[in-house]
Amino acid sequence: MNTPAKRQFDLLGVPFDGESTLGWPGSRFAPARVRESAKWINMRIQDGKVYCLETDTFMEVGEHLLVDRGDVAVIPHDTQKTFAATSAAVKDSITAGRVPIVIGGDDSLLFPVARGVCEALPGRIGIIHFDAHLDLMDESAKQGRFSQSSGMRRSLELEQIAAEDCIQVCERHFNFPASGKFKHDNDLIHLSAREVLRLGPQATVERILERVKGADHLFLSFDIDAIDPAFAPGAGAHEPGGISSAEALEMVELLAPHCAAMAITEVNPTTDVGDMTSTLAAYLAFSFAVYGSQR
Ligand SMILES: [Mn+2]
Repeated sequence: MNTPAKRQFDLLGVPFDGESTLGWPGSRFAPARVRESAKWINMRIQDGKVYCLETDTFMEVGEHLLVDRGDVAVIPHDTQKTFAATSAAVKDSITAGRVPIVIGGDDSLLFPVARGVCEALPGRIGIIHFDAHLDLMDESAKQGRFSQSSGMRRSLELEQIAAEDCIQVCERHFNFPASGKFKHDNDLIHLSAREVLRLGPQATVERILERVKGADHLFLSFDIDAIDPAFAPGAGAHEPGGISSAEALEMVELLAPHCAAMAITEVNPTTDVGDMTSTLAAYLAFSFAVYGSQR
C-alpha cells in the first residue's frame, strides 16, 4: 500500500493575457506548453514515490500528487469574468482540501488568485510575491485598474490581506516613484534581486518567513521574470540581473511547505527558447508540489 502524500495539488491553467498591456503578450500559450513540459517530470513518480537527488531519499508523494484540472473558463474579452472563474477555481481547490497551482496567463491573475485564497480560507492571508516588478500601479489611462501592473495593488485592497503580511522578492532596477511612495506609506517591503543574490536562497527564505509570520495562510505568487532572462527568456519582459533557475527552485522548495497556493505567471512561449522557460515553470510547479506535500 502506498502512503498518500500529506497534501495533494491541483494544476489549473488560466490561458489569459488580455491584461498584458505592456511588454509582450503571449502568456495565454503557457498552460499548454507547461503541461507538455511537465510530462517529462511527472513520469518520475513510481509506486507513489519520487527519488530525490538532493536528499538521496525516497519521498512519498502518492499517485495523485499533482492532478491536472484543465483550464478555467477564460473569456478573452472580459477580464472580470475571467477573474471570477479564476477565483472560483482556486477557492474550489482549497475547499476540497487541496493546494492549487495556477499556471497563467499574465500577472493580472495575481489578484483573482489572492481573492480565491481569501474566499476559501479564514484569517490573515500573506502574499510572497516574486517578481522583477512591483505591480503596485493604482490606475493609468493606458492600463486601467486590473492590468498585469496592478495585481499586488488590488490584492492589498482585499480585507484579509495587509501589507505587513506580504513581502516582495527579486524586484530590481527602477520603478515609478508613485509605487515607491505607496510602499513606504504602507510599510510594504521588498528584497531586491541583488540582495537575494547576496543572501542566497536559505537566508532569503528565512527573511521571508520572518516577515510573514503573522499571516494565517500564505500565497506564493511567482512571476517568471523574477528569474534572469538568461534562464527564463520566455517572459513578458526582460529585466536583466535576476536570480538563477537553481536559486528559484531552491527557494520554492523551501517555501512550499508553508504555502496554501501558488501561481506562476508571465511564462511566454512566443519569446521562449527551446521551451526552456516552460520547462522551468513545470519544474517550479512540480517541486512546489513534491516539497509542499511533505508538510
Ligand atoms: Mn513582472
